[in-house]
Amino acid sequence: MRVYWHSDSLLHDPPHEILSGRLVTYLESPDRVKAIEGALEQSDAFEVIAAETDWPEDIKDCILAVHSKEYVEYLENIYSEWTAIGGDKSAVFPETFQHRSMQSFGSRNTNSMSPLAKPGVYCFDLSCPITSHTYRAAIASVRITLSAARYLATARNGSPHFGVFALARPPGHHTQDALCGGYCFLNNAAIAAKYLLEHHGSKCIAILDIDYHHGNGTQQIFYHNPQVLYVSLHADGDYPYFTGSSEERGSGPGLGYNHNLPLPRQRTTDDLYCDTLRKAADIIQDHAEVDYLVVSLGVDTYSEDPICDFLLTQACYPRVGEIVKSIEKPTLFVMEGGYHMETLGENVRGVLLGFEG
Ligand code: SP5
Ligand code: ZN
Repeated sequence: MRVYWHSDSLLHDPPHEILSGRLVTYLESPDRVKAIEGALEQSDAFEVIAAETDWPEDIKDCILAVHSKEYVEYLENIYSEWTAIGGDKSAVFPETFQHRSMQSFGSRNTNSMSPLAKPGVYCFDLSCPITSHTYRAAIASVRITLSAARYLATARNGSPHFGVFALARPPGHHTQDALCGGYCFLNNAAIAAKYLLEHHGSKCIAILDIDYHHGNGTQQIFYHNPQVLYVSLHADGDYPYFTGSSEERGSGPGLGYNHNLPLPRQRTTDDLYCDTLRKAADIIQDHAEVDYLVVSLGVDTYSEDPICDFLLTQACYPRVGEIVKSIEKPTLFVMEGGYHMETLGENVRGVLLGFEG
């Protein structure tokens, strides 16, 4: 299997985040990429390739098919605006949040706000510090994902068992059209889905999100869109807390194209997880019009993950890959979460080998 990566994705390296009220070392570290790459290189089954730095030329347009112009300009410029008025040089953090009950008074245009205020408009938590290199790394993450998507669309030889892995970082599935959070700045999976629809004649994409956390961003981006079927397995009631209920089914023409399968914290075992994943696979197979599968691949479902509460063992990951394979679609795996450094690489490799096997 081909694996795409890019060294620029390592440049995003904030010192800390705030988790449960504690200032802690940033969990979503560049070492994650090195750990995954290291594990994949131990197997002959993978060929690790650097994404081209200047492709696609119209990467901005690909991003703007998903995210608002104001938001992308915010990501690009906020670090220098913030440091220019005395914000801490390590990273941009929200100081306040524009709560929904304040929005009815929102006569003020976001562009004219203080750089101290803008993060409270474009960010929903304290896990998305923006450093001097964050924008560059987020762009690299998109490049990695689009390079893998292009390869999938052009080199697949019609095989339904064809897969490719985007070793993307920073991750993406928490990012909405104009809102970052949860270590995510640009929604790689969503941008790839739009790219396949708009540049490769796809009629319908399924996004299967198997990160432990609900992909609120991907759900929001496609909530009204019947061309993207979003199916997510995630922990019931955990972060991002406000989304992920099974009652969220899509809206307008998108009604019926959003499926949330929440699972219990502390009680989700390998068997319960795989049974639920088979239900997700059935939902996707019921939509014959789906021509590509994008998998938002998180392995923060592992029992020892430091911020998550499922009970999955390492033996579960090849089973997960096999079930994804049974969907029988050309498949783009996009890296999302997973924070137990000792097993991160092996667990990702397990999924990908299970798919190949
Ligand atoms: C891409 C991704 O996996 N982002 C996850 C961001 C999670 N950030 C906040 C996690 C809150 C953790 N609460 C700890 C409870 C410990 N049981
Ligand atoms: Zn996650």
